Amino acid sequence: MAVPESESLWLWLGTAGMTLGTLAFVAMGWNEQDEQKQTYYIVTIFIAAIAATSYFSMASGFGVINIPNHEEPIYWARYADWLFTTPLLLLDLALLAGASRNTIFTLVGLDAAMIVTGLGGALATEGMAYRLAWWGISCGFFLVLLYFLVGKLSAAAAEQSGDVAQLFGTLRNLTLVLWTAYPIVWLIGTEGLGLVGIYPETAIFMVLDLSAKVGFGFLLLRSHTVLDQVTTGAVAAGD
Ligand code: RET
Repeated sequence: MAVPESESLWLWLGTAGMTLGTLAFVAMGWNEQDEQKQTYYIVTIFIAAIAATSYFSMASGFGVINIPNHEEPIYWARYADWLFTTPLLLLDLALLAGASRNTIFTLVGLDAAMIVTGLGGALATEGMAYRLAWWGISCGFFLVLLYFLVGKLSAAAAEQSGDVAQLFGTLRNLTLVLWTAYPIVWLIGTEGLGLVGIYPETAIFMVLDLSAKVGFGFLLLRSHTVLDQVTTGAVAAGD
């Protein structure tokens, strides 16, 4: 599908930003010998690389479809991106906190449910009430996810050294603020009530995506000495 010139600018900028972020993370991790630290690089590189691909698909028109009974096109590729990258972002946070396997699986499950039901809302053609109902269901999963993020993960992080706990706190707060903006932008944007047009919406999502992925990645990966101090809990069974 042809993407209007104005939106495509933001989408190409997103493609460029995510690609540069991917390359920067690869360069930063090139000489990393420590296996535990390599994990953060692997996870964070994939986050940026998946997003770069998704942005390319949206900018080129492949990641966009028209659906019946809805005026604006739907960028389905966002959801394909988020389905993989948001669990990976949570994995980064969980590894840093030293969370248990059970906490990690719970977070990933809630997150996948949030994105898939959000996609339900984006693709629903049964009328606005149903689209908003999907949004509400997705927000339900999101709220439980936040409960685990603020409760369980913070409790696990408190067991870590002061530096690790502090870095976790910074990244968790960044995540809380940025992630909360997504359902709001969705609701007021073209998928929801249509108070904000597709042009500003595309720009806002691009800035949010770059901050939540590349900004997050830089804050995490530049903290070499802090990452050295993480003691893992993920291999220990149970809570
Ligand atoms: C949707 C729509 C329905 C309600 C909710 C949503 C939440 C989305 C979130 C997305 C986060 C994306 C990130 C991308 C990084 O690049 C699906 C918009 C709750 C939280 C962090």
